[in-house]
Amino acid sequence: MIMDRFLVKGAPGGLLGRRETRQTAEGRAELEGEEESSRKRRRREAPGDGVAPTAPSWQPIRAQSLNCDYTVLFSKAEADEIFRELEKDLEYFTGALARVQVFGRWHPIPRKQATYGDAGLTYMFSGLTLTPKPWIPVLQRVRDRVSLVTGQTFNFVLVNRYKDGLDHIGEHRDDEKELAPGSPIASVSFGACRDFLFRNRGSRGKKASGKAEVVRLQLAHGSLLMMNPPTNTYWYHSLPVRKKVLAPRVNLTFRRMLPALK
Ligand SMILES: O=C(O)CCC(=O)C(=O)O
Repeated sequence: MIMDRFLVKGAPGGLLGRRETRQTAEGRAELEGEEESSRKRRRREAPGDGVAPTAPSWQPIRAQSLNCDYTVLFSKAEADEIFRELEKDLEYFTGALARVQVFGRWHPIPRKQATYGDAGLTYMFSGLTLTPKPWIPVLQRVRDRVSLVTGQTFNFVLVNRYKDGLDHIGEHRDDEKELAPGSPIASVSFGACRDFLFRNRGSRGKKASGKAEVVRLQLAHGSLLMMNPPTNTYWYHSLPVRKKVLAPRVNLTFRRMLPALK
C-alpha cells in the first residue's frame, strides 16, 4: 500500500492541520487567511528598504524519523532578482563532471550541477576529489538569509539546475561522509515550482516491508526546506520528471561539511 501524503498543498487532515495552503498563479505556496497580512509583510521585506526580515512562518513536515520545516523565505520580487542573478553568474560543471556512469555506460546528468564553498574544503564526486568554487555574492546573500532565520551555519552549497520538467534527480540520500554529523541541509528553490518526494528507507529494495510511505511536497519559488536530522538517514528524496513543467528551476542545498583531513 502506498501512503501518499500531499503536504504544502494542504490536504484535509494532513500534517499541516488547519493551516491550509494554496498555490498562486506564480507557483507560490501561501497560507489562506494569512494571505493579506503576509502580502503586507512581504512588502515590508522588500530588498533594500533597510528593514530586517520578520521571522518566517514555518510549516512543520513530520513523519516517523522525518523532520523537515518549510517556509517561503523570499518575497516574489526578491526571489525573481536572485533567480536572475543565479542564471547570470553560476558556472556549471562541464565535460566528465557532467556525466554519470550507470552499469558501465556513461550518460549525461539530467540537470546541471555546480559546487561553491569555503576555501580548503574537498569532497568526492564521481570518484574524483574536488574543491568547490569560491563563494559569489548571490550565493552568500541566500546563505546568510538562511543562517539568519535558522541560526545554522553552512560552508558549502550544491547547485542543481533543471532546464525544464524533463530534468530531474533520482532517489537518493544526502549521506556523504564529508557532511558534519547531525547537521541539517537547507534546500532553497528558485524558478519553476516542482514536486519533491520523500520515500522511507523501509519501502525500497528486495527487503521492502511492503508499506511504502511517500511524502510529497511542492517547492515554490523563493522557498526554503530545512531537512533536519535524522531525515536523511531514513528517507530518500527525489525530484521526478514533470513533462508539463516548461520553465527552469535552480535549487541550492546548503550544507556543513567537515574540513578536509590533512
Ligand atoms: O532540486 C532539488 O530540490 C533536490 C536536490 C537534491 O536532491 C540534492 O541536492 O541532494
